[in-house]
Amino acid sequence: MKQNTIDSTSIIEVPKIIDENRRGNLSVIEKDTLPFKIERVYYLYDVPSDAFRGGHAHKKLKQFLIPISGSFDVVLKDGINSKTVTLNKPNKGLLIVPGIWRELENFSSGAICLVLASNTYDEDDYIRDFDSFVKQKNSFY
Ligand code: T46
Repeated sequence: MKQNTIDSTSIIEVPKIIDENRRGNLSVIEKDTLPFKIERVYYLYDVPSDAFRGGHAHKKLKQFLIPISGSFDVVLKDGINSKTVTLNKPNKGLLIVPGIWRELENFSSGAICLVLASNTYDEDDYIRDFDSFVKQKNSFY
């Protein structure tokens, strides 16, 4: 059984195609870009700068967060350590594995967080209480 820590999360760079005729950039996520099959896509937008999203962990879900526009911070916790990752490049996303608490904050004006997820929505996969998260941490894998 694997015990994920904040070091199990990682930044994945999405290939960027820079147009030779100055038409801007194109980034593409294909089936081998991420270490999971994408089963769901959702996005967060119009988030006020003083608002918090997340505030939970997932038991089995893997997710890839991409700042399609603007920037925001992701605070990651594994029950022992924590770190903050700033996402501000549309071709650099954050892979969050199961068993990691996440909080999203400091959204810039117009920021959009695109999320690619390994499974469909399931409220039973969430741990929304931090104390329960720390207690249950040993059963995650
Ligand atoms: C995560 C962060 C980054 C659905 O009906 N379907 C969905 O696919 C999702 C994601 C949410 N919902 C419903 C459940 C709640 O009634 O939308 C409402 C807001 O969800 P939540 O409070 O979980 O939203 P966030 O932004 O705090 O968290 C979401 C994801 O739930 C979560 O997995 O990691 O974005």
